[in-house]
Amino acid sequence: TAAIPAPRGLPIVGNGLQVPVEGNHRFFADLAAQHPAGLFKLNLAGRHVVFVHDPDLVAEVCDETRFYKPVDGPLAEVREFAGDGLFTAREDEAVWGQAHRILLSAFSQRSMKAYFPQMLAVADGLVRAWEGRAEVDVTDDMTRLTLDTIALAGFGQSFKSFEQPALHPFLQAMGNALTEVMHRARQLPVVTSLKRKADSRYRSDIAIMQDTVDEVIRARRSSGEKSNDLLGLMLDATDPVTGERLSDENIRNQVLTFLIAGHETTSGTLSFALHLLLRNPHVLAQAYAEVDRMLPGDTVPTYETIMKLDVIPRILDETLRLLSPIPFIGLASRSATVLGGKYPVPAHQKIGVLLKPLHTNPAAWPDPETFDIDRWLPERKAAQHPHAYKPFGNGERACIGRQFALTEARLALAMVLQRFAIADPEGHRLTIKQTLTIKPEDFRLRLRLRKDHE
Ligand code: MNH
Repeated sequence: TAAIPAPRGLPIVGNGLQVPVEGNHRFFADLAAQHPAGLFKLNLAGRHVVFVHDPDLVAEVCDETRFYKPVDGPLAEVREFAGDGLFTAREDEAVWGQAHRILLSAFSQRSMKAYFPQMLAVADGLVRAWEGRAEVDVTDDMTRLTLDTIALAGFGQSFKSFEQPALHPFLQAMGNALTEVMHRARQLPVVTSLKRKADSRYRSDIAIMQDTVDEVIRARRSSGEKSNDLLGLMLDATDPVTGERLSDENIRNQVLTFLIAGHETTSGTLSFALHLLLRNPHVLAQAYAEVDRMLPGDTVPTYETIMKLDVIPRILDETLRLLSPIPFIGLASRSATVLGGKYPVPAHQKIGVLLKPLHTNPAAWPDPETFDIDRWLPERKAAQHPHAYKPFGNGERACIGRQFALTEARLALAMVLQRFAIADPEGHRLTIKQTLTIKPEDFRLRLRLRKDHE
């Protein structure tokens, strides 16, 4: 047996103070590079976490008979308002399985056809808003797009974020609450309890969110209207295994969960994709060629056309490899076990899978830093290491919204490229803003209408 490599820390706080508050993705990338064995252990002010980035070790911790997803750290904070929704439910809560079984078909690729008109309406709002502008803030507008899409397709709520300068009060409350979650995850509980003003604002933001959603549910129930959106499904369906229905409180938690889990990640992906396209003009040219072939002129995309795209989906796959909006996934051992045949870990050992170091690990990826969408051609994809790519998490607790996100992102990217020639004359240098997820910061794009210049 061997001890897991551990960079030296300070007494009591351990490595806690060495982890920078902003930009800790780079801190972890550096540590990963210094630990070619593929794992290392940090003491984060008393929380001992084993970080892994070697694909074979990741394969081990992704074995759900040996490891599970614990709801702790920032997830425990999100649970304050997302409760027992899918993302923050504990594995021992029966309601996770009930909701998972009820919602699985609603998130299948087949169901995406039903949400397509709403996705199209919101994406059309984005390109219309951009038509009058020479320069746009990409990340802000992608966030408007993804929030409006999940709200409209999921619950029939129209936030109309492109039509007004300020975000809807619900969205402001959610943004504030998520910022507070990040503060709380980083500060000691005693500090949180001393910050009375921040706490009362947090409580009132949570109340605004919960009341808004409760009202949507009440209105839907009293109207008696049947709708095949996510909300309609949750209100009517029973779990095939237990025969139970979801409670109104659980449904509210799911609605909040989809709004939270469903917007930052997808908007980050779209923003990073545009950044990487500007950096790789030969790929951008391929994307334009695809759009011109599949959606010539002002052709309005249909679901079928979007599903036939080839270059744009590979751009998204490769974007999620190099710039995965979720930097890591948390797991824990069910019982004492041994990693890699020689590293013993105790029961309930916290594990962090570092996605960027995994996704660029030379043991699994040739030429790892190159943006190469041909990695995702069927033959090359089939030859990839089966556990070297986890942008959507793992196993049963993997992202249920994957098809939703990818359908929405394909459509939005296709419509943007159909209309606009994009450039960043200032030579966009990527700075990353980290909240629960990572996104580009201050990413502006210069636009001109393509048809005006043909
Ligand atoms: Mn999503 C879980 C990534 C879009 C709803 N999502 C996860 C996890 C990752 C993830 C990683 C696993 C987290 C963990 O292990 O703790 N999600 C993404 C990415 C995108 C994304 C990269 C976009 C790109 N997710 C979406 C969308 C929705 C959604 C869109 C909803 C409409 N995700 C979820 C839910 C879960 C989840 C719900 C929790 C699933 C469960 O545990 O049952």
